[in-house]
Amino acid sequence: MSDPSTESFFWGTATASYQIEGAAAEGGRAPSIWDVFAHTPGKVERGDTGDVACDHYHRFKEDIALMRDLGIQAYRFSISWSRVLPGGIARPNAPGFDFYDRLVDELMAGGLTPFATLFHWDLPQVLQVSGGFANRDVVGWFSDYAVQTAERLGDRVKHWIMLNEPSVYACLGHALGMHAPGLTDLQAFRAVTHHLNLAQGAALRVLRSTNPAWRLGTTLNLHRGVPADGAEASAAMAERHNDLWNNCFLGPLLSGAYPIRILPELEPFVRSGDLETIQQTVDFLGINHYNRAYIQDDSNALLGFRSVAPPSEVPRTSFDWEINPQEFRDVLLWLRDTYPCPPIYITENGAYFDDIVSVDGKVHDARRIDFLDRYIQAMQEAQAKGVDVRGYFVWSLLDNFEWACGYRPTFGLVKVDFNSLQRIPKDSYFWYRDFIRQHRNITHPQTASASR
Ligand code: GCO
Repeated sequence: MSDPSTESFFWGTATASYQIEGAAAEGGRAPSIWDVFAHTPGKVERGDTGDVACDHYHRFKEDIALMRDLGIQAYRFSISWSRVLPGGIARPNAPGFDFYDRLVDELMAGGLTPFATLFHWDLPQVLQVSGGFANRDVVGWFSDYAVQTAERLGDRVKHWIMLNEPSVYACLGHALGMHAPGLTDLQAFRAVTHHLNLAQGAALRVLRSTNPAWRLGTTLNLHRGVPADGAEASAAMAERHNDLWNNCFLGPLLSGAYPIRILPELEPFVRSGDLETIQQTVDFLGINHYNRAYIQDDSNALLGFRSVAPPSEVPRTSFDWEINPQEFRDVLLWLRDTYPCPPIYITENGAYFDDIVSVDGKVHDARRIDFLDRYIQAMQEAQAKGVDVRGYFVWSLLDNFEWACGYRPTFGLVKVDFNSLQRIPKDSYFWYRDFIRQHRNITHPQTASASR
């Protein structure tokens, strides 16, 4: 096993199972909470579902050929829990694991390093019926799934990401009701927040003892809040947002403690020994970064605040997300200065812009190129100031199912025509290909900015 400190910097792209795979009822896959949510009228724009998505399940070879031509060295994908363990626990589903076997083999044959995420939100529905992450039993369910999956693929997959953005899963899924499982229940939100941390810690512990050569980490979304107006209450709520969104996951993992202001809310769910379980050594931290949140005090909201669009003068993507590369640099510096932080991979960064196919049949997405260029530069500024970043993954390789917004928001370097399922590489794909060619042999991340 190579020492990760000598690994080359990884340029990559990221996707997630429910957002791209399709084949929702094939090969013995059982429904996940996202199948149920998307099929519930009114939950997803236009009634879009992941039934077919990008049909990556059938077209993964074509997609890996696109990755090879792009020249990426690493690919982050997620495992669909309900494809490999349709019952949620215990009995593995051979055709489900076979799919990931073939996917990993094809990646390795193409010289691509796989980064596998175990949980990118698509919990088997059968486990949600038993309470999902609000039920403390999820600690055992998740550990069992993690071990079975890592044992099956871990002879080739070295990098394992436990969770993707637990804050989004807890908050949008259990407090705001905007994501599966669609709850608006403060107690469930609090229980889920703690149980995500606990399940992650238990899985890290058992995977570490199963195979010490695996590189283990998790992916958090760093999304700082700023007050949207001059009210004192909004400033206080921006701090609350920071605690709930960022510090509730960074704190227990890296420092063994929940933020002091939030602890009383979580305490009913925290048992003796839990914080020791959560505080595990991680080989890396995955960071997803998109934007800041503009926070407004709102006493009618379940969490006490709401997130609003940025002020009109602020540059933004088609999602109304602030474009602010300095914040990307600064949040990395803040992380380094605030927590004992392991090496970092930027496991997602990217932008939705409305794309059009021009008369020449191409997608001239100059705004996405500009965005990526500026954000990569900001990351390199953080590296130059000593932040240990070892990889960068664009979200996303393909346009895909953007959760409650369905197929409308397009984040891909490759356009997908959701009628014909044809793939059309955008200008940003060719830009990233050329960028990687110029920057591919960087072994010491800190030299990255010098070579630009
Ligand atoms: C998330 C997820 C991705 C999203 C991406 C764009 O952050 O929500 O990890 O699944 O698609 O971030 O919103």
